[in-house]
Amino acid sequence: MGSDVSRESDPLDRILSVEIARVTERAAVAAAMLRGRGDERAADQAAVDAMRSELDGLAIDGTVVVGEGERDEAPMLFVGERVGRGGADVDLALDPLEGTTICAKSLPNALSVIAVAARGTLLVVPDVYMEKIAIGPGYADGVVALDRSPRDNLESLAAAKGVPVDRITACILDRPRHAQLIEEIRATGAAIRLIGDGDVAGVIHATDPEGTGIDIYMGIGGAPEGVLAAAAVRCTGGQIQGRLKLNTGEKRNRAEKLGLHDPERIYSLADMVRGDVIFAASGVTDGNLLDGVRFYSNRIETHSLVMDSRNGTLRDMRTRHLGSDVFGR
Ligand code: VTB
Ligand code: MG
Ligand code: MG
Repeated sequence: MGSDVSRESDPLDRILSVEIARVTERAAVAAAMLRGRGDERAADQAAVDAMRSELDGLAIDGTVVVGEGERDEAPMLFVGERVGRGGADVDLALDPLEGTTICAKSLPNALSVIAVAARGTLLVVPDVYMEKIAIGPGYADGVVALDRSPRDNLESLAAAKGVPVDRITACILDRPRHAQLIEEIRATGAAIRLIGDGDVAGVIHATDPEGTGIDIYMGIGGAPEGVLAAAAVRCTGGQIQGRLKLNTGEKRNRAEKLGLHDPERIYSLADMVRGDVIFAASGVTDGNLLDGVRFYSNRIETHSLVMDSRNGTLRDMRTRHLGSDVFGR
């Protein structure tokens, strides 16, 4: 009976990861219907609506801790919102459409993503920028670190891989704020894959260099996206570090209110995701790891990654939706 007690004390044990994938599948389909229409808001709203209604069918007592923003700016899936029809006590980090601009332009790597973890185990961050660095599994701790120079990190990673630095590819968001970082990386001889948006995908790609050609993710993106990416890394294996960009008093206050007292702190994977996690991502547009949603005359197909750190499973899942609920027949 002892094992029953411990099972019940872990809220994730009452959740099937496949049910979580349904949430991102539905949001991805909704967003993909508006893919390439140049309307970011409409695609985002459709994904939010679909994810919200799907979440309420789950047997969870969930609280959104990383979501669409504060209550006043986000009508749905705002931070603090309760979702689910009752059940396992969990916290959710989600982004119904990660990469609204890439979806609107039908460019690669727009995703719908969600992470589910026991209550209180995900780092709650303000919606500010976060400096990030991430690599895949198989390296000793400390092979790269946020407080080291880009050159140090790239040379150390290359040495650990047993390749020259010019065989390393770093993924970075294409932003003016990265001009110096890009220059420093290029000076080492390493290659850079510049992405327009979607740094959750960027980090996930860095955890699978053989599949994506990306060895390391570097640079500054959203803090909520950092926690989501950390949830993925918890499942894939690998390393991620993040440091909030709290460059104004107002931002430091917002962090302070969430209990984040040291503005310079570097958060490790274990700080961002303090226990087991279920992570699901569905492709909206075609990407390096996931295909986008495909529409056919008699079905819709989705492609998802469903990962569960409890048992170390990474499922690559293609789903055919024939039913009226998704397909609308
Ligand atoms: C990144 C990117 C996201 O926000 O986190 C980015 O991954 C950071 O903000 O897709 P800026 O666009 O201001 O650089 C997104 O682009 C949107 O969530
Ligand atoms: Mg979003
Ligand atoms: Mg986003």
